[in-house]
Amino acid sequence: MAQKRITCYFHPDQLLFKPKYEWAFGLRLKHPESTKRAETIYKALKKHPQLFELKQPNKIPMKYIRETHRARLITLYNTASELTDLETFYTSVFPKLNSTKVDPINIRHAGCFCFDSGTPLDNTVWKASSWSAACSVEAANQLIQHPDKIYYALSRPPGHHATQSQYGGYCYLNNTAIAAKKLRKKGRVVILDLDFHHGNGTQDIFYHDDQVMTISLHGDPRFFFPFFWGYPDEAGQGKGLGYNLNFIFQKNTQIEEFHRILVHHALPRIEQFQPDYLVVAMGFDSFKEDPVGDFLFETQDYFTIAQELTKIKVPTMIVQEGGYSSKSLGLNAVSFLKGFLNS
Ligand code: OKP
Ligand code: ZN
Repeated sequence: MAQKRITCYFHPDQLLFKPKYEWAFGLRLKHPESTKRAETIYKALKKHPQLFELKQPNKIPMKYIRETHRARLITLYNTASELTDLETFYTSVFPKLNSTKVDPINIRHAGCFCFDSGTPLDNTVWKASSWSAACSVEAANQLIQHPDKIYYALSRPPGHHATQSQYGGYCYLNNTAIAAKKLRKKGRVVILDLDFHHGNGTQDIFYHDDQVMTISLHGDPRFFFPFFWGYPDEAGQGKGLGYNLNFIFQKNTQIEEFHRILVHHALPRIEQFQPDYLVVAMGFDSFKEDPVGDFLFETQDYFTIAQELTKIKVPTMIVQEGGYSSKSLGLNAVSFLKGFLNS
């Protein structure tokens, strides 16, 4: 069926959170996960009203967040909401503890809920992140009602690194996982993560699940964040064994190689699984000019990828993950989304 328009969800309060810095090799860097990212994508979508319909999501009911995240992590975000406007908490102590001593009411204990120093807490994190998750949940709700349409969640902050109980990698709430949990009530789900980085949070959340297959294509974790997850031997556990797939790529990967693995290895596994829904966790940090990722994709490559995804004919929604070249993000997002139209 010819697809008329893609409904896109975004809420302005997602922009309240403005992380300033991160540190790398002793240098203080401008934080790559800036509000500019979402703003440029939003502007680019707005230029094509015949292709994209922009909408604000409804507020996310807490129960959906609780289906994915531990209560104590949510408590910590509420604790962060009590910080003053001048305070930003960067974790610097990461005890591997899970004892009764760990107290999410105490912001100094945030390191027990975090695996990365580049992901700060302040009093805007909860508001921005819950609206970010509201976008993906709204897309999931709509997809259930209209499986023949395509939905895009302009989620920001991103989510795929966040696990049940830990944040990191610029991610606080796992927007993709929260949406997939919603879809899972109606059928089998595949999450295909095409961000440059491994979706360790999403993998973790569904690791024991045989109803949600998680597939991630990403830069080799020996060299790229999140470093400790994303290896091909991580295949799932218990009932979930065989339902997690990781494909790794080296620095400077171009579309030909990525396309080959996607079409000949990843997509056949999706078809075999016969999902009722596909959730694409999409990052544009694979772009040649991206300051964080290290592949060499071109703008038109995102169109090519999307066209391949439409061939499997599964009701699909897209959740925005990474992508840090603000200059090109709008064009790349439009290129990708166009690939889902008129298939
Ligand atoms: C988030 B997403 C060290 C650099 C850490 C983290 C990258 C997070 C990427 N300070 N880099 O998957 O696009
Ligand atoms: Zn990424």
